[in-house]
Amino acid sequence: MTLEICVKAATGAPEILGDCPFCHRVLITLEEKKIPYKLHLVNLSNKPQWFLDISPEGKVPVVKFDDKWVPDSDVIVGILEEKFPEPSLITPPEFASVGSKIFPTFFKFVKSKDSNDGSEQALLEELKALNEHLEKNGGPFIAGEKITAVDLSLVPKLYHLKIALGHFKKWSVPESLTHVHNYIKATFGRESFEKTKAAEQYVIAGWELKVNA
Ligand SMILES: N[C@@H](CCC(=O)N[C@@H](CS)C(=O)NCC(=O)O)C(=O)O
Repeated sequence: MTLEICVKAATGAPEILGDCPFCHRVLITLEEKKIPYKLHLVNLSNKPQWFLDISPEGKVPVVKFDDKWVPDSDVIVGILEEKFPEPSLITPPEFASVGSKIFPTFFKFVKSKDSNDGSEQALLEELKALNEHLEKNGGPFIAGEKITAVDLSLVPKLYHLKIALGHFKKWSVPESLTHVHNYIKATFGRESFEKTKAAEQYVIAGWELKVNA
């Protein structure tokens, strides 16, 4: 059975896979579970009517399950786990929120126009907490030796963080956070990630609109 999924098309290039971290999360999950899928690229700057008909909120990703289009990556990943339990990507509950504040703090920092507003420090604290978690639990993944759903949610966001902060702030994750660097290597190097990531230029193009909003 081939699943249909609507994802973001690249900013300014509607025929190319775009830079939505929530879509990327679902695509990596499909790849890790080896579920065949068919992509529909959606130009979010000019949403076609067929898309608004199936996704009234106008958001991606949406996936068709049993003839019903379902939005929201949290919900979609939950259904995928139920319907395709092997390999299991279930995260033990004690690890489920590790790294969850990295994306909102990155968002504030990348948009910040005031270098003294504490947004860089707030992001650093979150990255340090991830580093400590990985050190304490041995890694390479958040729940230990196996990659799980919490990694598949976080890693696309770290990809955005790395590219957008490098480009707009000339900022990179401090070398001292060695466990975070090892985590990035272990996850960005996976075939499921490589195959489904947006090209860097489109990640930058996507953030350009938000940074200069
Ligand atoms: N909570 C949703 C968030 C999805 C979301 O915000 N997607 C963005 C793209 S990254 C979107 O579709 N935005 C609509 C728009 O830009 O008009 C999820 O996890 O799927």
